Amino acid sequence: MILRVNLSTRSITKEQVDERTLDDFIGARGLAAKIIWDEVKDVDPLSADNKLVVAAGPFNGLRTPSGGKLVIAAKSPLTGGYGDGNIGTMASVHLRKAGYMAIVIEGTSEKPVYLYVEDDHVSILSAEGIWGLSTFDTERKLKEVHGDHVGVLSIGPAGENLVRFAVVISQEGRSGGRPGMGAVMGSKKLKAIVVKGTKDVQVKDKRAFEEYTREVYKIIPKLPAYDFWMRQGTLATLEWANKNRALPTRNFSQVKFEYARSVDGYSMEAMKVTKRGCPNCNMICGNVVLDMEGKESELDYENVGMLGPNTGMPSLNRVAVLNRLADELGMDTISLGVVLSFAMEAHEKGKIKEAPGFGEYEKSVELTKKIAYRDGELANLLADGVKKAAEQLGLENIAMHVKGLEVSAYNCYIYPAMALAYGTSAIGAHHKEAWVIAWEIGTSPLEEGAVSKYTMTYSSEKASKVIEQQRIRGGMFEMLTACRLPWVELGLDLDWYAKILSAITGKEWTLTRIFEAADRVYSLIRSYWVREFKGKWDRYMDYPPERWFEQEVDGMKLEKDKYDQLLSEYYKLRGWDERGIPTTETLKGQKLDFVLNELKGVLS
Ligand code: PTT
Ligand code: SF4
Repeated sequence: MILRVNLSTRSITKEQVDERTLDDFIGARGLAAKIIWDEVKDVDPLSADNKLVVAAGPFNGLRTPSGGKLVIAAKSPLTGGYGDGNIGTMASVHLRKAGYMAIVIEGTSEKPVYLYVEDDHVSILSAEGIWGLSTFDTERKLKEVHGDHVGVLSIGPAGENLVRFAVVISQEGRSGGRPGMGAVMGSKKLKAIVVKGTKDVQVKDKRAFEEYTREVYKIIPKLPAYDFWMRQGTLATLEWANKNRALPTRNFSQVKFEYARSVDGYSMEAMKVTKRGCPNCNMICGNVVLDMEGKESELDYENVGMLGPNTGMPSLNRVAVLNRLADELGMDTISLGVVLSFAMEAHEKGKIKEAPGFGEYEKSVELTKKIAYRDGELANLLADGVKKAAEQLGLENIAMHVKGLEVSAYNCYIYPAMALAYGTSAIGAHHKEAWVIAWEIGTSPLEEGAVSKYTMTYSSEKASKVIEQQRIRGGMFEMLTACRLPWVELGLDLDWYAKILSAITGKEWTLTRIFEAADRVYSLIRSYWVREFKGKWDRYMDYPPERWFEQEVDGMKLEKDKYDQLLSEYYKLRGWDERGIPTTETLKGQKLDFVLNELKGVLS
């Protein structure tokens, strides 16, 4: 069932999900992309015409391994294209248990409201008393009213003030929707969504389901990487990225941070006070430390990489303050890290006098708070994201983004495959689609002080590896929706996912069939970008930031003509033309005939 809520008219309706849509798009990202293609056309992302889609997948609401995620999607106010994010939250469990695959929120309310869904009962309630509160306080207040056994998704002041990289927060440390999904909620005056579900989610082959999931839960703690994972989680990546010259440092102008040791996984271990995690996960990774102000802050690699080394901040408890503020205010830590570091470099170049310098803690805290409220000229400029800010200041050469989405924590002067992954990600520069740098480094690790020749090559194998990972990460895990980390970090066999999906749906799912659906979703999302950019779409939109081509670090940089060839190779493998647009033949082959009419005149 899909729940449709129009905040302008206050109408609430329910509709069946078409079986064929689920066969072709599985769920979550696939379902959201289909709804957005069908219903969100040529609209201003911050207007009542945009729609927010909160979509679950077949793994949610059941005891599936790390299957407590949820996709939040809309047309992005940051990029103008398709945007989504993935959040671990009890709301994913409750949504399915309430009987819904997705909620589609349309229109905009005149006054602040929140949505309360309890099984079949849905109400739009006043949020006057919670508008303006932090995400943490919002969730606490809503739980006081509705009890602890609910899932809550909320926005903070950043979403309310339409900061273009505002996110949705849950459980004081889970975040989703980097491309401004929080701002879309804010534009609808929707402060929160509270869900309570008490029904059972149906499984077609219960016996097989129980057998497979029981086995996977048993396997996970026995996998060799489990113990270290439980100690450091994603923060183990920091030391590795530093060693391999991939750590964004001082607005990506350097690849190593001289104080890396003070913000790495070992420092975090020394400060750790507790752990949190997503529902149904038996390898939880939310490491919580106490920050400079004595408050809890949940740290991940991206948060620390972008708010630490990339802003030149050398102490973890200070980084933890910025991280906690981002969660409370409801802003993406990656984009925040990029806009802060951009402002810092602009300050050094004499372009923004009032911005902090690299590593200036108090001024960074102050600017972070101001951005959330768009308080003052500089904060207002940065709240629109680095692309728009750089265009205004004529500093495009130091703006780290792809298609308007700020680059996450991998510096790619010597990593063409990872640069391609950023360039071709479905939403802009996000590592979630293909973390191919681990393979690029893993196949040929760097010696200290030397650069492997392999990392610098532009072989077609790299294009096919990016697609392989996009199918698994940006495709399968985002459609199911399950956390990808059991596979990424512990090497859990992917076949389990096909088996569990088959048991849930009672249909024969193989990895090949799942990957076909993933390719379909990629072509659909790409078609969406092409349609929304009305004649302005160009292959250069799939280029990584100029800085990686222009600036040399230790005598190394990306080569543009070779990147361009790699991009052509990628397009060829995807069945897209030289502009990066799916061909008519590809669209027909992927059962996307409904796209053809709308892209008439553009397709080859
Ligand atoms: C994700 C991006 C990431 S990816 C991180 S840390 W990472 C940052 N986290 C933020 C945060 O925290 N607070 C905040 N205010 N902004 C933040 N921005 C950044 O957002 C997260 C984990 C992590 S930790 C990763 S890699 C994996 N991501 C998954 C994914 O994308 N899909 C999937 N099927 N499984 C995943 N498992 C892992 O989940 P976005 P979470 Mg996230 C606090 O949202 O928009 O996709 O960007 O979901 O519940 O916080 O778990 O080193
Ligand atoms: Fe959530 Fe971490 Fe578990 Fe993934 S591994 S489900 S991000 S707690």
